[in-house]
Amino acid sequence: MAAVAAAAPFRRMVTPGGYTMSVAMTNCGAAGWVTDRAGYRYAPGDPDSGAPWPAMPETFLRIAAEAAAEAGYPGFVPDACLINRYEPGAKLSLHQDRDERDHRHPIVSVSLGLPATFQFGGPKRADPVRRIALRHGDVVVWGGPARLHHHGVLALKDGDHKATGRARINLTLRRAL
Ligand code: MD3
Ligand code: FE
Repeated sequence: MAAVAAAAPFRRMVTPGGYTMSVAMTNCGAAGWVTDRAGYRYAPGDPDSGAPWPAMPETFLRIAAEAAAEAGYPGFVPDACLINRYEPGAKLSLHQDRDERDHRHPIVSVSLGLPATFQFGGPKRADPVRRIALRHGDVVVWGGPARLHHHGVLALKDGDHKATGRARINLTLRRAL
C-alpha cells in the first residue's frame, strides 16, 4: 500500500461535472479508475505521471481470490485495484460501478482504519438505502444482483486509528478489462 502510494500518490480527482471529489484515490494493477472533465474510465497508467500504475501486489491478488472463492466466485483474478482514502468529512455519493467491461465479475472490498457508514441501495437510485457499518478488516464480496446496486459512503467521522491515523482506506479489487 505504501509502495503503491509512493509511486502513484493519492489525488482528489475531478468529476465530469467539474466537482473535485472529497475522497483521494490512487490505483494499482493493469488498469486504474480515473475521472476528469472528459468522463469516468479505466486507464492503463497514471494520468498525472504518464507511468503505468504500480503492479498489483501478490497479497492483494490472494485476498481477492480467496474472498471471492468463499463467496461463490471461483477463479477471480482482479486486474484493477482502486484505493480510496477518506479523511474526516470525505464522502462518496450514491453511485453504481458500471465502468467495468463485464459486470458478472464481483468486486471485493477491503476496509482499513476508521469505521464508516456504508449506504446500500437498490437497482434504482431512488430505492431505499440500508446503512451498514464498515470497520477495519472487513472484506465484502459484491456479486450477483448487488453488483449493480447503488451505494455510497457517508461523511467520515473524525477519529484516530492505529493502522491509518485520521483516515479510512478502502481497497476495491476489480476485473475491469
Ligand atoms: C456494491 N467504494 O470505490 S466499498 C467505490 O468504501 C466504492 O470506498 C466504497 O463504492 C468505499 O466504487 C464502498 C464497498 C463496495 C464497493 C463496490 C461495490 C460496494 C459495492 C460495487 C457494487 C455494489
Ligand atoms: Fe462504488
